[in-house]
Amino acid sequence: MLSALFFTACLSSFTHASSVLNGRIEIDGILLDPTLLIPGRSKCNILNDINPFVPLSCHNTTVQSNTCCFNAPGGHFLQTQFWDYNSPVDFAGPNNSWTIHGLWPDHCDGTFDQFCAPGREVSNITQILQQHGENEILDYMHTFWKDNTGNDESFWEHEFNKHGTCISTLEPQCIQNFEDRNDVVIFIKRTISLFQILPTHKFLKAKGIVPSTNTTYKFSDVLSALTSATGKNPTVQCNGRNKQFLNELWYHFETKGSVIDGIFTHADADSDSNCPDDVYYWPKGVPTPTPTPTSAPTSSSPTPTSTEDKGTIQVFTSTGSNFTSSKGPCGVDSINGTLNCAATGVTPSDFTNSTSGLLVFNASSLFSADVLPTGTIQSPVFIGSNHSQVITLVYTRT
Ligand SMILES: *[C@@H]1O[C@H](CO)[C@@H](O)[C@H](O)[C@H]1NC(C)=O
Ligand SMILES: *[C@@H]1O[C@H](CO)[C@@H](O)[C@H](O)[C@H]1NC(C)=O
Ligand SMILES: *[C@@H]1O[C@H](CO)[C@@H](O)[C@H](O)[C@H]1NC(C)=O
Ligand SMILES: *[C@@H]1O[C@H](CO)[C@@H](O)[C@H](O)[C@H]1NC(C)=O
Ligand SMILES: *[C@@H]1O[C@H](CO)[C@@H](O)[C@H](O)[C@H]1NC(C)=O
Ligand SMILES: *[C@@H]1O[C@H](CO)[C@@H](O)[C@H](O)[C@H]1NC(C)=O
Ligand SMILES: *[C@@H]1O[C@H](CO)[C@@H](O)[C@H](O)[C@H]1NC(C)=O
Ligand SMILES: *[C@@H]1O[C@H](CO)[C@@H](O)[C@H](O)[C@H]1NC(C)=O
Ligand SMILES: CC(=O)N[C@H]1CO[C@H](CO)[C@@H](O)[C@@H]1O
Repeated sequence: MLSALFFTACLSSFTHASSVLNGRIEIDGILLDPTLLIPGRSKCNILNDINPFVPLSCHNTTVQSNTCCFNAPGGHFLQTQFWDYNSPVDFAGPNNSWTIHGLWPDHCDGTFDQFCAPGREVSNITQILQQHGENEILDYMHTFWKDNTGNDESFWEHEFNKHGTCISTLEPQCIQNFEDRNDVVIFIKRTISLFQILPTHKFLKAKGIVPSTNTTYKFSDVLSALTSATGKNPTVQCNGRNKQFLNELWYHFETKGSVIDGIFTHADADSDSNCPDDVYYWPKGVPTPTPTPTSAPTSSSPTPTSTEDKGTIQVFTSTGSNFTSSKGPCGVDSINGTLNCAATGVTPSDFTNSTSGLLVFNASSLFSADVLPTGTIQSPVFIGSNHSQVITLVYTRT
């Protein structure tokens, strides 16, 4: 059923910075070295575009005409990370590191554009990196930029196609030597370079917050450990039973100049955290009971569920109003309200898109499940929000 849909949960977490990328120069903001790290140059005049008199992105009071050198719309950046405590260990990344989710531009208020340039979407990031001689980066990504279902390449493509295409300063006409899709390589290396200055596990460990099955931490202590590391508030997402498990973290930035060779400055969150007062920092690879609607509850409290509370499912193609996943056409069963996709036995239903790219059935984009389906976990997905795990179904162009 759900397995029928390709699932790139935006689930997935980082540690000691490796020396793959070095040469970062830190000043008031964080100036990320243009020539050493990034295979491209902006067309910006660095002195004119990053001096004290030009506004930070999101802080301009007049229209900025050159969006090749001023990030807009989408002047607020999130470097997002996962702590995939409940993913199969092969897909969860190092035990002592969070992993990369992505680099997302937003409209300075938490709203954002996505899939901004269909013509620039890519399906061969591995080849593009190889063509650029970036084999070391590829290895790094297979360690620290993990898809929790094991499909790293698809996850990277999703991140570039959905978010990378919405960064104004990365548009091809803004790149001095645009060639061989170096926009993709720039996006990837800039994301990694920001991730490397944000070693969450280390930040937490420095304040005595380490993965443990038998300790909860005050969320306020977690937040202050992170806030003291960057000077600004991040957004922290928890999931599992009572949303008690640290799972995702968004660090926020504003910029001057281009993402290619400008400055990133830590900024306060423009969206709220969702964690309760007491949270677990659950060790990766240590099972947590997973109650399902069909199996008896496990008795080992106070342990939490390992289920995620949100997920994103990509539906690959559409023909008119019918949607098809990699497993076949999708339909909602009229009796039990489940969403099924299969080569045979499914009556296709009419779906529509919301403007934000969510799959809509019967005028609603609400879907839910009792257990969040991940790579190997199957669980029926129902229309409506009556079940505990909210599922986000995203329409994605092939
Ligand atoms: C900031 O610049 C962007 C890009 O030109 C523009 O869309 C936006 O309206 C400007 N904001 C203000 C307050 O002028
Ligand atoms: C990546 O795919 C695009 C579009 O299919 C193609 O033009 C390009 O040559 C490919 N790049 C590599 C390095 O394979
Ligand atoms: C608590 O968890 C820590 C880290 O997982 C472990 O080292 C320790 O032995 C545990 N203590 C008990 C009493 O289980
Ligand atoms: C992480 O910890 C789990 C549980 O102790 C273990 O099974 C796994 O091999 C470890 N993974 C790595 C990469 O060290
Ligand atoms: C869904 O939206 C995408 C992008 O806007 C569009 O290409 C596609 O045709 C839409 N599909 C349906 C069924 O409306
Ligand atoms: C719902 O109905 C479909 C089609 O009859 C069936 O395949 C599926 O197992 C049912 N799911 C549930 C949860 O009852
Ligand atoms: C669609 O929604 C309406 C009201 O929200 C409801 O009455 C109707 O049964 C729904 N149809 C299906 C096929 O779920
Ligand atoms: C959700 O639960 C409510 C209350 O039990 C019920 O009235 C409603 O029909 C349910 N909705 C769906 C889509 O199953
Ligand atoms: C091509 C195709 O399968 N079209 C179907 C789309 O969904 C509607 C509504 O269920 C069907 O009537 C079409 O046959």
